[in-house]
Amino acid sequence: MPAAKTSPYLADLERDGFVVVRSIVSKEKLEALREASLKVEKLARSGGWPHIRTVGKQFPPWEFNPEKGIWGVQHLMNPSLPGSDLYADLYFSEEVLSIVRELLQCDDENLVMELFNMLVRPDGDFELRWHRDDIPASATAEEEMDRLGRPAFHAQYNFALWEDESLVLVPGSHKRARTETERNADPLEKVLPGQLIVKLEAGDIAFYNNNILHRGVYDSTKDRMTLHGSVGHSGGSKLRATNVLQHGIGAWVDKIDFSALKDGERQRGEAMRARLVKMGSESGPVGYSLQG
Ligand SMILES: O=C(O)CCC(=O)C(=O)O
Repeated sequence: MPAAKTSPYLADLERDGFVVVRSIVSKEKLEALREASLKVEKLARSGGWPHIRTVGKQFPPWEFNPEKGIWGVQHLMNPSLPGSDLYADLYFSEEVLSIVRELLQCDDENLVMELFNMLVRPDGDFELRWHRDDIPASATAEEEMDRLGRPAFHAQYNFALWEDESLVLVPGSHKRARTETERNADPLEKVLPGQLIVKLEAGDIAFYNNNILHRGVYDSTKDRMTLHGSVGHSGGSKLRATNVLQHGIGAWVDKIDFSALKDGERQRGEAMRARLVKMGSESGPVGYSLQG
């Protein structure tokens, strides 16, 4: 059965471009994820994991320069990463996907595996410039509206393992072109009119339209460990191909460890992966959404 058409979460997402759902997993699950993530963070900071986001670089392709310090760890479900089975368990879980189905108004049969990464405290001061993930800053108002007028075809989220106040966005900007003030603002403008800091407690999840005007502002003195994921809808494969495949997940996607998943969730996960592989084989070579 498709998810019910009336969803308060969807109403919030459509109106504001984001929605926060509080405390979505059990204490035990949160604890297990925290424990695994502390180890992953340590490994990545020490240069022991090749897939990292390094300070100073905002968008893919990511470069392996651990000496610059990291602000993210890529490919949580890559089976070479210790704990990848736990991350796969969360990514394909009913706790997350029941909300995704509601937001995308679809069934399991439409869901496509996309990205799952972790955002962490940068080793030095770092902030992202204002951006929309899939529309360059050079876009005209017409180009912005052309892209924003189409369905999002994805659900992107930040799931906080500890308190997190790093994501800043302009509510409602997922539905309109930038105002003159936004267009002319400094890319690192401290405060844009109407901006909001998304405040998450441990276990909270924020879904947001990734084309909302947003940025990350990071405090290098404050620990952050937030799982940053996206789930696609099969209707959007052409639009999503670059967004997803630019992160280079094709090399390991066929080796994901589904062993921690319950029956039913495992079949769903395998089917979601198969839809991603199909999207990759049909899209041909992809470039990058943004530069920098
Ligand atoms: O740190 C965040 O939550 C925002 C990340 C972001 O905007 C991005 O990866 O493009």
